[in-house]
Amino acid sequence: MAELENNRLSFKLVYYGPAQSGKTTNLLRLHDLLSPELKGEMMSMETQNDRTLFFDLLPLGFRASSGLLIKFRLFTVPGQVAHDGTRKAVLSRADGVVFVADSDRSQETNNGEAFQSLAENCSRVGLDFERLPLVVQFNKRDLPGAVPEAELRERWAAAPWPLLFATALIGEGVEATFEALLRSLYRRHDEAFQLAAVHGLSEAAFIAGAKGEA
Ligand SMILES: Nc1nc2c(ncn2[C@@H]2O[C@H](COP(=O)(O)OP(=O)(O)OP(=O)(O)O)[C@@H](O)[C@H]2O)c(=O)[nH]1
Ligand SMILES: [Mg+2]
Repeated sequence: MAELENNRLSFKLVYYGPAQSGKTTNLLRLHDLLSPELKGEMMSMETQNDRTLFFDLLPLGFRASSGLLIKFRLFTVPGQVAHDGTRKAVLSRADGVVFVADSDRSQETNNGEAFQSLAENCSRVGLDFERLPLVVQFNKRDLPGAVPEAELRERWAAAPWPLLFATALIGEGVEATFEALLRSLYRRHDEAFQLAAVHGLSEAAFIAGAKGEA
């Protein structure tokens, strides 16, 4: 959970989803596309044939004009079913989540099970799923078997979360997804941390700072 300490605020953001939906690819592209003041190297902790066994981590950050240092640690979980314990550990104390679904019609069951596991793991690690800043990304829009956007929008119409459509492989939709999460994150925390009132940080400035467009 984010805490303001010594004029520093740090947010943990987690890319969650079924195996091989493109979580690691999202982080790799963000690392290429974004240029905030602070950008660390992307770390991949243990992979096997390109599959995440533990997690990936991308550290980003910027300083608000008030001097407040805002840091983001972006994690991916391993999607393979066997690694549920690791997923739980990575999810613990998350401030926001991007759920990366695979748009291919053959992956609908996997998406559904992974989403269910997100809700369950949130409650296991003490996160309030109802209040968690969450955005849903349908990745791999380039696949010929991708479920059409209109169908997905209809199916998710009752859900409160922003829906994003991406082809992470070529970087499309990756920044827009991150931006949607930043927006939810800001709205959730502005009041508690007095981002606008004390730190003069508007929603637009928060997003621009995190992306490196300030
Ligand atoms: N066609 C297509 N392939 C993609 C896209 N995004 C990722 N991939 C490919 O899908 C495979 C899995 O991508 P990863 O980013 O490793 O997926 P992951 O979700 O991190 O997988 P795990 O770590 O096993 O959970 C790789 O071969 C990627 O190149 C996309 O938008 N379109
Ligand atoms: Mg991965």
